Amino acid sequence: MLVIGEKINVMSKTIGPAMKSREAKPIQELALAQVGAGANMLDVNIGPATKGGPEMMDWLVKMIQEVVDVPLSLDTTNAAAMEAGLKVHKGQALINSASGEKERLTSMLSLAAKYDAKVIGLTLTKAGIPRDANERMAIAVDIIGACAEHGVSLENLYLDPLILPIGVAQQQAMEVVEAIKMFRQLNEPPIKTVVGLSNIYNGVPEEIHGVLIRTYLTVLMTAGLDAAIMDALDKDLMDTLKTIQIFKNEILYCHSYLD
Ligand code: THG
Repeated sequence: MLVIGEKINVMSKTIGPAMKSREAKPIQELALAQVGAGANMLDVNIGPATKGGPEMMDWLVKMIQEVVDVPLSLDTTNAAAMEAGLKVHKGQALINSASGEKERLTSMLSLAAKYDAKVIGLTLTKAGIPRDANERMAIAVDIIGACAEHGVSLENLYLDPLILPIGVAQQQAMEVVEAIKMFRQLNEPPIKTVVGLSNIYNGVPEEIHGVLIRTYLTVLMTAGLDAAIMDALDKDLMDTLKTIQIFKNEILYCHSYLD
C-alpha cells in the first residue's frame, strides 16, 4: 500500500500561513516527519490557488525535495500551478487530480502525458457528487477512455471513488468500497485505486476520528485499495496498516513486528 502523507495542506492552521509567507522550515519539518513515519509520497495541497498558484507550487516542490527524496502528489485544480510544479519536480510526480469534468480531464491528462507523471482520476463531474458505485463506474470508464486518447498509460492511473463525510452521507461509505472492487475489474492488470481517507471524519467529534479511520482503512484495504492520502503521523493508524499488510501477506510478520 502506498502511503501518501496528507499534512502539507493549505487548509492547515499552521501550514497555510507558512505557505503564504514562504516560510520553509515548518513545511520541511513536516515533510521529514511524515517520511520518517512511513509515508512513501507526500501530498502538497494548495487548493484552487487562484492567486499566485504557479509561484507557490514551484517554491514548494523545490523546497520540499531539498529535504526528502520521495515523489510528491501535487494537489491543486489550477492547471498552471500543476505545470509549474511538474516542471521542477525530480522523479515521477503524481497529478492530484483529473476528474470526469471535461476541461479538467483534458488539461490534467495532457500534463500527465507531457511530463510522464502518474495521475489520479477522481470520479466526480460538474453534474455533482456521484450517488453510488454505478455512477462512479460510469465516470471511471470516461476517464479510462480519455487516458487512451491522451496517451496516458493505465499503469500511471489511480482511480479515486471520492470518500464523503460519514455524517452527511452514511450510505456512501460502502458504495466507495463497492466502487473499488468494480474499478479493479476494468482492466488486467487491475487499475489502481486511491482515496483521501480523512474525508470520512469531516464534521464528526474528534474522539471518534481514530476508530473511524482505522476501521474504514481495514474495510477499504480488504476490497483491494492500493494507495491512501492519510495521516502518516497517526501511529495507531500506521500500526493498523502494517497489521492488515501482514494479513494480506504483503509484508513479512517478523520484519514488521521485530523491527
Ligand atoms: N482525494 C484526492 N485528494 C484529496 C482528497 C481526496 N486531497 C485533499 C483531501 N481529500 C485529503 N487530504 C486531507 C488533509 C487533511 C485533512 C483531511 C484531508 C484533515 N486534517 C485535519 C483536520 O481538519 O482535522 C487537520 C487540519 C488542520 O491542521 O487544521 O482533516 O479525497 N485525490
